[in-house]
Amino acid sequence: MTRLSSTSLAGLPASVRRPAYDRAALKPGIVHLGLGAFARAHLAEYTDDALEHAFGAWGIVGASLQRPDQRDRLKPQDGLYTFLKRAPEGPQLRVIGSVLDVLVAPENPSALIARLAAAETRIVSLTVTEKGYCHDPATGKLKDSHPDIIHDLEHPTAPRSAVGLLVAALRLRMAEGLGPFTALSCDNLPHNGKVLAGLVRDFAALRDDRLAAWIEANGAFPATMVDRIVPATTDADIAEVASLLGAEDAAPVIGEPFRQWAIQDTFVSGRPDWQVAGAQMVSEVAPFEFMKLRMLNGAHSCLAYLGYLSGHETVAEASADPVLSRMLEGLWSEVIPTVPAPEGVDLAEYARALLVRFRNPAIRHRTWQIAMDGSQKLPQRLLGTIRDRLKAGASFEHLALGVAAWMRYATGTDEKGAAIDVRDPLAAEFARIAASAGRNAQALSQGLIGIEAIFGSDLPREAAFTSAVACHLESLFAKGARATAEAMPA
Ligand code: CS2
Repeated sequence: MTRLSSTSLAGLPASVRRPAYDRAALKPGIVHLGLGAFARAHLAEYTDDALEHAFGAWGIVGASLQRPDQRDRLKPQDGLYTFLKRAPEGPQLRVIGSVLDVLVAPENPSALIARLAAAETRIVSLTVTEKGYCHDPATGKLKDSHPDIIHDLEHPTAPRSAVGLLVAALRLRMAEGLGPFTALSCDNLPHNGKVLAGLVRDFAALRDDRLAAWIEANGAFPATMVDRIVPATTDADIAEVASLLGAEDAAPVIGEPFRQWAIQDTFVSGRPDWQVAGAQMVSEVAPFEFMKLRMLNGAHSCLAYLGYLSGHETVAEASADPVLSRMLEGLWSEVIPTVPAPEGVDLAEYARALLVRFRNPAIRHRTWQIAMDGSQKLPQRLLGTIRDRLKAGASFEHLALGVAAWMRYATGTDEKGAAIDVRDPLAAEFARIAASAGRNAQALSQGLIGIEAIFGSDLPREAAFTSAVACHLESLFAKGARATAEAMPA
């Protein structure tokens, strides 16, 4: 079978949409750090649309901060890959052309820094996941004890972290009399623009106060809210794409039809016309962020832990389980009053649409995948909401059950006694706490709530919170996840 590439593009079936612009003339303008499946199914597709409507120098050079796999798959394909949109009524294929090249940071950090510092680089976008920011998730501040940050301060010209790379490149740009690029965080963090700006400033200040001041005065870090459900690509997906495409594609991405992007319009040297593809350029991203992080991602995490423990492999299965879907209704009724609705949005309607998206039978999004990195996700998905409910004197039982389900999951043993592959930067700490607490819900919840990077210094002192979590955890140990969710009052 031929491999997808610039030369095989013309021979693909007519039903496959492909770049409708002159790709050979496309020049890079964006460097994307963390070129995983999500960015290729979101930013790169929006950019492909924008290029089709108004061609400009907005090609994307992707960078992998860890492994070479993505580059090794995409290079032989000239950066081309298929986006397989999975709608309940059937799949649709599109070849995306906006990615021009992929660099691998650990192989050659200088080449990446040079690309970031090049005059034609006007935007540096990021999807490096929550833990890629090397920050303290409870406070959003730079974690200066993080091994990558320590490394990057010692080796400023060969950084490993996203923040270290941005600062190394901004330093060169300042020295060369160039302006900064716009740094565009596309990760699921609250106030992602502000958080990234703070991390870059604080890291720069550890090296050079003048650089920190220059970035502060000239840089731009717009906030964004990104949304599209993009499960990890499986071997079965790759085989299906090959048979539909009639060509081999080693790097397809899978996604739902829905996509949303709200962007604060503060770019220092231009941007593609993403709004032609439906991106919302807004002055205030926060309402979109709150809505999405608390309602979509909060529900996702609860479904992931309760669903996994109840034996559901995917979100579609978990959300179709009447017990868990009732739990979601209860959760959203606690969350909605804490969310300032973006203009023109009905939050109850948004919740109903989420349930339909979660239940999309064509998407196999594993509960295990979403359960990953709970320590980095809980603060913005559940804990901020709990703080707001506590302040308002309002109930938060469903939110507390979500936290307890994460704790039960973090013990590393499922309800049948089988091991759970817990992936989290703090996994070793969970294991230590779980080993000493055993199945004692009080001790386990107290130990985990004591992790300040997750729960801050305030939540451990909130008796209503600690006792609700301990009580749910006790029930999770005694009755299991499904029965505990079933026993929740409406
Ligand atoms: C998910 C998100 O993996 C996760 O934690 O909750 O990746 C989610 O699918 C996206 O944010 C949807 O936009």
